Amino acid sequence: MTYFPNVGKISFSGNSLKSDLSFRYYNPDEVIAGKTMKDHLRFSVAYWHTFTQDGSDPFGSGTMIRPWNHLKGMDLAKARVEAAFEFFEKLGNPYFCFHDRDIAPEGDTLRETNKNLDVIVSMIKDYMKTSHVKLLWNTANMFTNPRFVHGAASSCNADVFAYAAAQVKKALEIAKELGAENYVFWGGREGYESLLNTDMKFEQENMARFFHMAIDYAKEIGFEGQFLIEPKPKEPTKHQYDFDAATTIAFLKTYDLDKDFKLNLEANHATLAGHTFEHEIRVARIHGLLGSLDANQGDPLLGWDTDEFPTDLYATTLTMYEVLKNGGLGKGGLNFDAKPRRSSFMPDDLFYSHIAGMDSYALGLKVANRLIEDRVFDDFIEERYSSYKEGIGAEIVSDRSSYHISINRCF
Ligand code: XLS
Ligand code: NI
Ligand code: NI
Repeated sequence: MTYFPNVGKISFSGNSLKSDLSFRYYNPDEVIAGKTMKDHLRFSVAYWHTFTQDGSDPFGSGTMIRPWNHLKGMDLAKARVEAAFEFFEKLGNPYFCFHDRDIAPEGDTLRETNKNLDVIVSMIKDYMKTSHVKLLWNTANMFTNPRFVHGAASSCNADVFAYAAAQVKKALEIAKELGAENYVFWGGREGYESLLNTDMKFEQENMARFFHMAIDYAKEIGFEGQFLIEPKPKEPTKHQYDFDAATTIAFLKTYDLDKDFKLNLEANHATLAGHTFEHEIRVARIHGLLGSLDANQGDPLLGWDTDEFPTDLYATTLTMYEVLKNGGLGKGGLNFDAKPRRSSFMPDDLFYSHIAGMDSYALGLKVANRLIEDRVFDDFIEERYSSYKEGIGAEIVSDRSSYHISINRCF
């Protein structure tokens, strides 16, 4: 069975653009600043948007035409795995990401749910043996099921905390089994709707306990992937605790988690927090906590997480500028946490939209590299702070290892 019969292997055609189903800028083997584009960009396909979204929104039902739409339950889950690996082979993305609930349906009990996961995980593992695709990260969906109405680790209900912990335990075992490079926490419902019924300090302490439990269990089972937290200011909660990069870093440092966690930053979440993506990346980078990126874009005219494929070349350029300045993303990558619009409902639109995102980032990488090579900003910035190179300026910053300077030095 083939799920995308109209599409062959997507290759680089350059500016000659032989077909719309080819890359104009993403040439995986092209070397830029000593590294291939493939290794710079580390593209990842998001399982949820690509294989499970149906195009519904708060005002209308699903529109997506998919060859697996007639199936249900485990048959549907298996068909999606087959379709996913056909898609990955054709697109040539080196990575993918998923939530536990994307890949297998929940059963009536935790035991049954985990059995469903075992079946699908072993199927994915088999496919991975003969595929070039690796798991960038997985995560636990602790926001869809009604039990998470008050949050997961920050829930007022201890049973829910315990259930969420059991879910993460299983998700970490899956991460280990499939060789995930990272493990992500996105706390969609870890926040509050009203301060009047909320013990904020207690909820945040519980989140810290939860993260420490995860770190300890990862050590116990020998999972060596990087732990990541994905900040977002709101939606679905009114106020999410991991509001933005700065807030999340303060949380990590307060609770002694900054040695074990880095950040997974998302462009659309930056927009919702009133920041640019490059601002969020810069904040993480200067603290040595840049982990991975959810590459998408928001619409500045809409106040929600529209998860569009990234096509704004200024944004992709400035993102790649920060990534290059960081010396790369390490174990992280560029995960397309993005979906085609509701009106782009044909299966092939999944390819067109990924190609648009990959080309936009490939071009962004090339331009960013030129900006660095030509020292466009570096020279300018150096000049801007040149008063700290001599006289009183040099005196103020003379001991770079300490911030304690006597005010008498300024006389
Ligand atoms: C939602 C988030 C989510 C995370 C993974 O806004 O972006 O998709 O990336 O749970
Ligand atoms: Ni995301
Ligand atoms: Ni998001």
